Amino acid sequence: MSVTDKHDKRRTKELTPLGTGSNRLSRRALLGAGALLGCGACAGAVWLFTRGSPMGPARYTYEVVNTYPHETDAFTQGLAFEDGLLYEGTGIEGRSSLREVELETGKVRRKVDLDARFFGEGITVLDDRIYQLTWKNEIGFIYDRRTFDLLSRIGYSGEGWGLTNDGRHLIMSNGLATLQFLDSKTFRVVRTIRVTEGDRLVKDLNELEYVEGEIFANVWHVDRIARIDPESGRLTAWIDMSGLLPGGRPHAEAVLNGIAYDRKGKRLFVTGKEWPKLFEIRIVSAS
Ligand SMILES: [Ca+2]
Repeated sequence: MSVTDKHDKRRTKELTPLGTGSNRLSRRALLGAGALLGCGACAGAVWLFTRGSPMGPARYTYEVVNTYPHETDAFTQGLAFEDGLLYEGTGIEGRSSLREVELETGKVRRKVDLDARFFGEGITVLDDRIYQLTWKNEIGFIYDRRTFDLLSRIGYSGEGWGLTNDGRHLIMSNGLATLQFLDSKTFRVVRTIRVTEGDRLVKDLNELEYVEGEIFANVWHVDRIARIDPESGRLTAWIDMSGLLPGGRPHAEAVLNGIAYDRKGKRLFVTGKEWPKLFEIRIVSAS
């Protein structure tokens, strides 16, 4: 089944339009966030302002801080950053891989190719392990980050899309509006949250990143990043990412997908499937 077939089938069944008209950031939150803008080091502080608004999700956009090369053979399904290096999981049967990538050059330092029957999906780095999901194979891979050796395969139920962790549990998306928190050793589901914007479910949650106590999520085929409260599932903010890749998507499925956070340097990286570039961005108010 082609990638397009995969997503068309799923989309027909699951797509829920995401309205924008009724959601406005409160004046107080806007003023507070605005006072912090223009200071890159304050980005973490700006994020705090999305958490408490009773008026609906806050609105943000971005500034590009740095641009780096990105391999265009990478159908990006997972992205993470650890100890100065990017880790990337790529998809499509016969092209799926786990990669260790140099940020500045985009050069692939190490790579594990998945067997052709696997469609690689999200990845995350937790302690000295790298975890990788597969789309419908219902098998997760655990690698030794130091050696890139495959340590084990673990089964799970349902589709695997995005993956991140909060330092304790793996957090997994499956294309629906549900995020599952998993035991990292057994992949047992510890708890789940349903991601909502007001009274609507936010479906098609894709690549994930845990950032300073929030979950950032790509939404499939949408040029926005959702910011989600990990406790309640409430969507606290949207980051409008439109216009990020000069010239737009190389093709219809080359969508924004891939968020990685450098916890030490407090840098945020984003890219897309088969994009020629990867970006360090700063989040700024959309007002
Ligand atoms: Ca990520």
